[in-house]
Amino acid sequence: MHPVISVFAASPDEGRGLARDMPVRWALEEVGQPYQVMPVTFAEMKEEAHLARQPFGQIPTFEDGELVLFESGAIVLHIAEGGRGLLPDDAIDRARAVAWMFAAVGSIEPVVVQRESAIYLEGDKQWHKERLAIIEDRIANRLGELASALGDANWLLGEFSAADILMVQTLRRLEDSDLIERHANLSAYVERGKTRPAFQRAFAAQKAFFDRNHG
Ligand code: GTB
Repeated sequence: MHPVISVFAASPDEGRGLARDMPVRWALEEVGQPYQVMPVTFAEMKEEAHLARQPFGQIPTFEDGELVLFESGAIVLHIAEGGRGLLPDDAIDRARAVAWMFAAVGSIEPVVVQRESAIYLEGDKQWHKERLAIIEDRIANRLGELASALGDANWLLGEFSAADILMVQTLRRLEDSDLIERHANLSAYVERGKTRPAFQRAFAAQKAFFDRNHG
């Protein structure tokens, strides 16, 4: 049996690969691990069976034998630990890779999510424009810091790692803005991630799933 990941039955991203099953798919493709998908509807996400897998009633989840995991960052880390090539062998470099994984989900993603909430949930508020501007300033600051940290390197740790999966995928969620393209090195970094064959297989799989069911 292959591992099973839960995905949106009908992803609101309409095949753009922006939901959080995408980093999990990408990591699985990088290590060459075949997987199955379990589509869940919005209603099913809040039912007991899914809440037992994911306490907040969300996707993605990952099931492999007795192991049931939630949190896309934790799932990617688990895949990286079991496979080859996604975490450095050296203990110190490995710890730094994990720190960058946390940075993607803990320091960059929260401001990205604030922007998504402002756009999708607060668009009708009279303070929407001011709030969006404040959030985008906050993101711009974070991206400036990230761009400095990345510098001329191809990847966060020099060599590609699981941290790049989480970071590139988080940055992709800003592609509807000019926030990334203000930094040539970040634009190139995101493009570099997107040209990896494993990214492309993961992207194609989620898009084919969406098109088959809703296209
Ligand atoms: N911290 C958790 C993790 O990383 O696994 C967050 C999981 C999460 O937010 N899951 C979202 C979900 O299940 C889907 S990915 N939402 C349903 C709910 O909460 O009821 C977030 C997402 C959704 C849609 C788009 N989009 O359309 O572009 C992008 C990202």
